[in-house]
Amino acid sequence: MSSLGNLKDWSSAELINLYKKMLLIREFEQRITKDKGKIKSPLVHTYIGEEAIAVGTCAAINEEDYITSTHRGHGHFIAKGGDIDSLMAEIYGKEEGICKGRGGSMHVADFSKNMLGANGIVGAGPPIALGVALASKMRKEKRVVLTFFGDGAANQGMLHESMNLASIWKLPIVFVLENNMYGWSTSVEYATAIKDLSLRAQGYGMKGFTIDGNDVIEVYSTIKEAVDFARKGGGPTLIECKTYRWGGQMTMDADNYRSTEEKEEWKKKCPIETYKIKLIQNEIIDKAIIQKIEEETLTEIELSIKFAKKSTKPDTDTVLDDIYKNPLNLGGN
Ligand SMILES: Cc1ncc(C[n+]2csc(CCOP(=O)(O)OP(=O)(O)O)c2C)c(N)n1
Repeated sequence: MSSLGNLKDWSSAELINLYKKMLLIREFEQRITKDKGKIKSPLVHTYIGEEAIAVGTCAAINEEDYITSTHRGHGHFIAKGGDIDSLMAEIYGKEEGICKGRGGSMHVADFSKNMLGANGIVGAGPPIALGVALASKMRKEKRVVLTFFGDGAANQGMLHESMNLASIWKLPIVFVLENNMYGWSTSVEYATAIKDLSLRAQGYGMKGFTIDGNDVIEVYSTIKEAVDFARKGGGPTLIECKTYRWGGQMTMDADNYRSTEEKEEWKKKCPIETYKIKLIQNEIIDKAIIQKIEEETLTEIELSIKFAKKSTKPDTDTVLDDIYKNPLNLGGN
């Protein structure tokens, strides 16, 4: 797959928008993890370090296209255009949250944006994507589905069954493998016998590519080609995006299975910093623009915290509402 990663093909506004989105994801997460303790449900699966994947992929699809997410859902939610206030309220466990505070960051979904949900079950996104892509094909809608999953999920049966069926039925799916080098504390080398996981695509008769998941333009360009191919009826593609999770598996993880040197090496490849430098070198942004973007981003996040704090605490009588369908007569609907 050729790289269309030429900055000249983009408008300045589009390039700056990618930067803004990545920064928003990063600052959002930094703020919620700093607010740990004040938030009722502080469990957040960290996404910092991986922002270029969410932003580059979602920039390559249309509003009416779908995504399925992982347990690291907040980055995908923001990249797909989800509302920050309702995301923050969700993480604070409030009624005004996007899932009425019942889900937290691990279960955020926004069907109005075709963000079909984060998911606590590792590898559960791809079979959902398969069903949605089948519906899209049967209805001749030409909508494409991006399904995110990790290197750990890449060893799950559900993923392989989904890739097989998607290929046989030529479904409009792009399988986006976020290889952040670890499935919780298990390194990808320990768990997998091949170096590039995109090789797996061959076994299912589809194309597979391994790319730099920290380069937002490379992510965008590769995904765009796969999306165009899927939209034209060509079927699925597997794209492995190599990256690194800077933080622990989640906010409460001791994170003692990786060396400081390894973490520092990856931080040098920061997706936001390297992209910022590229934009400065190409005279797309300067110090003043950077400062303005940073200020606006922080203000947006502080406003969302204000919104979340003044939002309504759920009534315990309704706690099971929207969770179970007719739960053993325990209430709810
Ligand atoms: C089916 C299932 N098995 C195990 C777990 C526990 N678990 C939660 S996250 C995780 C690691 C998943 O790793 P990966 O798929 O690489 O995604 P990453 O966390 O690196 O984004 C595990 C094992 C789970 N939630 N679901």
